[in-house]
Amino acid sequence: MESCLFCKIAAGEIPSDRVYEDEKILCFRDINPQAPVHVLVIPRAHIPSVDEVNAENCDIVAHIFKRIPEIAKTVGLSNGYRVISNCGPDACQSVGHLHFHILGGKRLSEEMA
Ligand code: DGP
Repeated sequence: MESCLFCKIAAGEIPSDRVYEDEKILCFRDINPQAPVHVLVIPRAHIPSVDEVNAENCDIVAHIFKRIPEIAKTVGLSNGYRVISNCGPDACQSVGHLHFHILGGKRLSEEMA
């Protein structure tokens, strides 16, 4: 999608600090980290949010989760981490391209909301 920020990052039109990439997905450091380690994993293909995951496109979600343990090791998360996907206004999703936050590098809050 032409106007999508994360599509532009995936295309290399906007620079990002990439920590992992393959033909289907990309992982880069969040510009506004909420923890000592905070990266985002996105599919290269545009899916607006978890709400638009369906039988046709869900393989990419499985692929992302297959790669998350390896990505976590790459960024030094040896003592656990949290994976979050904000979906829609009540979850404060601010970028309309499916993404999974991986947070860690310290003992995170027990609060989820
Ligand atoms: P969410 O609020 O769940 O939609 O998360 C969007 C995240 O994207 C937020 O933590 C900040 C991050 N972000 C926004 N713009 C950029 C950018 O241009 N570069 C990078 N690396 N991260 C960005």
